[in-house]
Amino acid sequence: MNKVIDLIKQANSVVILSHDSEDADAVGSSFAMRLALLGMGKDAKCIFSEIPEERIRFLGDDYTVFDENDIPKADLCLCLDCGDVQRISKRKAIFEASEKTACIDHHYTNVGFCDADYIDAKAPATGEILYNLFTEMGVTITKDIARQLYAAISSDTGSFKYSNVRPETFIIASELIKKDIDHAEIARKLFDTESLGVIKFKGYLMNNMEQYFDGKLNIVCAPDSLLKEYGIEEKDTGDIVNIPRGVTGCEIAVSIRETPEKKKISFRSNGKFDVSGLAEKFGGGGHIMAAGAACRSKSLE
Ligand SMILES: [Mn+2]
Repeated sequence: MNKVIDLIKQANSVVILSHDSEDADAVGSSFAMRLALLGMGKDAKCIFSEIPEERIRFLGDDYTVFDENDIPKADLCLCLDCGDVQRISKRKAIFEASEKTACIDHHYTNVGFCDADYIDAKAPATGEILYNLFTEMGVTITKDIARQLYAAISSDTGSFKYSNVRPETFIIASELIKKDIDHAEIARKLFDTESLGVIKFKGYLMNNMEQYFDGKLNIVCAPDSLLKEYGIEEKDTGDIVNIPRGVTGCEIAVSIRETPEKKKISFRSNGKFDVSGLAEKFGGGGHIMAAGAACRSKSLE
């Protein structure tokens, strides 16, 4: 952690990047870091790959979307919540134009790709690492910073429901809530609000779910045509595997996103079976409980 702190202290200008298709951990961590750096009198900006999905836009708009004709030359490029340099894709030009690079992340696959890397694979969210980093650096956690970190942590823990939650997570969340943030609003916007199109789309998937092995294996399939029909975007389909997963008796849940080029398959286990091996059979991989594959086979069957 100290090497990353040194690089932050030495830099006057910092550009903050996170992984492509920024989620709430990426966005909240980026905004929190920007606020902390501004508080230290530094020049800091967030450059995103795209406008974040609607659900998380309430966190703010203090960012620019990447423009290949405008590559800043910062003292430090800080990569947050990014496990691999490939995950900043086109924005690698910014990374390469920067004097120094540093990474703060929690992806267990991250082997380090910067001048200094701080990776805590046990942390459920990059937001949780940032809380510890700010504490170590003596950064005052303002209400605005607390709100961003809380959103980041609650997002990557599925509203404190996933197995990645550890005792410290609740201690940190407790410290953040003491800053008088509206945590109920964050929870409602991140977890309980969806567009009508997405709700109807999910309704279709529920009605057309297929069950095998007495309901131990449940599958939903979403072809491109369905997205058009309900007027929704790819980023709205991220968590559809939770629909089959939530059915009583389900052991393995599968969602298939069918595009003209490939079939993107997500596998989830409810604990009894290892789905990483299943994903490998389709050319993918992942963890015991969550895995995925991109399959080029023409036939859905
Ligand atoms: Mn994350």
